[in-house]
Amino acid sequence: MIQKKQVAILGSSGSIGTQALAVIEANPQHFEVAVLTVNSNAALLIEQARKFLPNAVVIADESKYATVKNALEALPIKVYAGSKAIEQVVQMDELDIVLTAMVGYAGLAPTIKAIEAGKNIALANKETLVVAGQLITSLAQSKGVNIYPVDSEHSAIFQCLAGEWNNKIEKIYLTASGGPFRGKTTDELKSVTKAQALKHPNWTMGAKITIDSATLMNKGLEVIEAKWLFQLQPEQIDVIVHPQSIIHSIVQFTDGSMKAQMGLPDMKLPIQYALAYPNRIVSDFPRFNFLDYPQLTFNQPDRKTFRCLDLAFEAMAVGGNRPCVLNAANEIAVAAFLEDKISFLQIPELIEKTLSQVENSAGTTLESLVAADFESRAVANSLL
Ligand code: MN3
Repeated sequence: MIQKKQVAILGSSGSIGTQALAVIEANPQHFEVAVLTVNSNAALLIEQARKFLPNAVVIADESKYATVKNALEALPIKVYAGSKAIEQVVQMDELDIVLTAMVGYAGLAPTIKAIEAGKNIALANKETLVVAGQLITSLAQSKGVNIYPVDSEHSAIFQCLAGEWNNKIEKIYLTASGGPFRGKTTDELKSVTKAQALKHPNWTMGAKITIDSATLMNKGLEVIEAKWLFQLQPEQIDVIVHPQSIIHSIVQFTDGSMKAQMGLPDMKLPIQYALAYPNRIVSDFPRFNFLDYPQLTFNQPDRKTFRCLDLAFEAMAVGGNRPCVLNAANEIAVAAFLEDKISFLQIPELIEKTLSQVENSAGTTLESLVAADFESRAVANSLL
């Protein structure tokens, strides 16, 4: 009899959250849902709570508390509201693992609280490591907490490292699909629309990450995420465009040998691996067929046209608050693009201007990062 893992899902109404619930539903002998949190989707939270019967649910939007509370009245489920409540429920005794699947900077505070309480993290919120990689990784180390990557590229690296013990990484290659605008020129990108940017060729994801994929900022954020997860130097991280999204990333060891992890693009696989680690559990996910993909191809990313990738590499190399400022400006820029306030090519412009107007500081305490995030959002908004 295996002990069932008690799982908290932060951001259960989103793309990763709903796919995680599908994984848990398919494996009731392995997992139990203990906590669900959403930002504002009360209807879906209620539906999920009735189905999975967690011990507690939180809705960040306090105006929806009564709706959720009334709907779940007859059930033995504790209902809370507000972002502070999310920071508290992640510390509940019964939890074994916390899946952080909320969008953007909002993931930082609850992730810190969960690590402080000694909970292992299944990390789907890459912004947390981009903003506060140093802080998060050293806190996790001091608390003996494991951070299991859910991002498909990082899950691939993590899987390639299984059994390698202390063998050193020479280099990693993060693969990128190139997004919907791969091959387009700057001139052609002038007039691309929100609808076009939201159509990712291979992966089904939320709006924010889909726009990040179109600008290549997603890959830039993943480069920084990889630096912290695997303790790498900037020159050990490279990006290669692989339009089929079958090879999810590659590790090159010091003897020159390379290991790659591959499979059909389906986020349920890395989610399940992170939740079940170190075990692999049986799944009925569609299997890869070589004959459907007679060619796997690779090219260099177009860094001149898609400037966000180099902005992220530079922010990582300089360090200090640069990645935090980059992330905040990007969140404002993506939101503005989704509201038709700026064009696609103005996204990197806004980020670059914000980086030049917010002073760098070496301080990476939580207080200084919170201040840098706040200032960067104000500066980015003033530039709109
Ligand atoms: Mn990814």
